[in-house]
Amino acid sequence: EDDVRKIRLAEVPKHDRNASSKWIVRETSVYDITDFVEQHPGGEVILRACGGTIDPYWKIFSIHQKPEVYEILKEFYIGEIDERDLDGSGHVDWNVLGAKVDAVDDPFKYEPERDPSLIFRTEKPCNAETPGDLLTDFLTPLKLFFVRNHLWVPQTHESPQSITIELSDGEEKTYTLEDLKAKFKEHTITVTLQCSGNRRSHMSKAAPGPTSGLQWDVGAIGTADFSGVRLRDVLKDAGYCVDGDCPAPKQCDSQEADQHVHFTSPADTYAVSIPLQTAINPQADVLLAWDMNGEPINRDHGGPLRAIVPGVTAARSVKWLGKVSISCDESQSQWQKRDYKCFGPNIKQSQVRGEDWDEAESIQETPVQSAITKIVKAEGNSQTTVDGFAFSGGGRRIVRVDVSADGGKTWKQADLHNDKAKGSRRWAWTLWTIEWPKEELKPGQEAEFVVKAVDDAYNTQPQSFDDTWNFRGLCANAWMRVAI
Ligand code: MTE
Ligand code: MO
Repeated sequence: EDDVRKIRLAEVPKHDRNASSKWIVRETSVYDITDFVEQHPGGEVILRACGGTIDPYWKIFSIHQKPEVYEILKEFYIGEIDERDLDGSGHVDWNVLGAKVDAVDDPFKYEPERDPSLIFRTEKPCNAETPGDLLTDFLTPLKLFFVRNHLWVPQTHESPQSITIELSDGEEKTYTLEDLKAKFKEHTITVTLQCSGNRRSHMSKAAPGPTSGLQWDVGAIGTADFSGVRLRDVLKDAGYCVDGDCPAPKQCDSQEADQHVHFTSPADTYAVSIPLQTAINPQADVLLAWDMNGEPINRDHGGPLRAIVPGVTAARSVKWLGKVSISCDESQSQWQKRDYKCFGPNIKQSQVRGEDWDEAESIQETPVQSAITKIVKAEGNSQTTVDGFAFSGGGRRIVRVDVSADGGKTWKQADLHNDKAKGSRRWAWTLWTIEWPKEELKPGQEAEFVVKAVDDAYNTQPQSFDDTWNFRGLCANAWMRVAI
């Protein structure tokens, strides 16, 4: 057909993962998959192939070799590689670019071992949550701590052993882990990390319908003591003026008045940003951390060095951290610009245009949340014991937890455990327990335990998911209900 667009091979590498339009080549056909990336069931691994051919990856991830997949790909077809870039047998001549395409190694070959009691939502990449009834310790045991990997886990030698700080004028300074330990005061803070998608499966049952993403239950959350140095101290040492007589801050001409701090993992290519104000606030306790519950952070959780941003959605706590940079703009990555943003309950994913994504606010501090994790039923005349957690973003404490056993008609207050958390503010969850006398548990339609929490700003949780629904299933925090 004459109207097929012919594309020179040299164009293809310009459309890699960092380009605003991302292409892949399958055999001799070219596809613009920019809008497909966040729908890709296997996650952003697909970015790795952008600007080149998908063929060697599909040899590794052979589940792609079926008609349904070819059918999806068709939607994104934009043209054919120009004949001048094909070899004698009609194959794309990748040698033209000096690229070796047959040497793709399975990036998931070197995954660490994991505890089989985790609930695996996907294997490659590993996304595994803690079963609710194992979430009853204030500090989550490391082997049970949820794992949320967008991509593969870097091998030890691929993970950065030092961190480079880049200031807004481009000035750079690099610190090894030993430098950080020797030069700065060590801090330990108790932090709850919660994935923005925690409880997404609950939101998926709401009236507007299923949401896209990993269908987590209550366990994409965990709490640990993290030790490391304050990012603030390191920025200051690297030349950023944080207190005293500072020159006027650099003026950004972007619409956002604030500057941003980018965290980049060169190892798995993940990158996001947080407001600079958070990074330099001594009360915000942002850490470059190397220890988790007193042990060196293991590979799954981002060792040797990860960012810890307390009170903020866990997506900002970048693992295998190699670079921190100050910029006028938010990170341009997929995970900052095209993910972790909520739209109204009326909006479907297909309605969202590029500029809508740009305008929507990135999730940073998270709303008040609570969940029931364990119910131990009464035997004889004894009590039914209900356990759970409650947590709010931004360092806000939990001041009350209300529990109902009749679907939310009548309420009682749970006992809040008084576990002490380290840090300038309350970055950790509050565990709670309530005993319910057996004779007060009425069978019937409304026999349902319900929980909602209140934080110290008197924020509370929405009653239902029907009107707080968003198509990505993020910040799912409506009252949690469990049938008795
Ligand atoms: N950092 C890197 N480099 N790669 C990732 O895939 N996932 C993020 C964040 N940091 C991620 C990352 C997300 S979405 C979450 S919820 C947390 O890490 C999960 O941290 P954990 O696996 O230690 O529980
Ligand atoms: Mo996450």
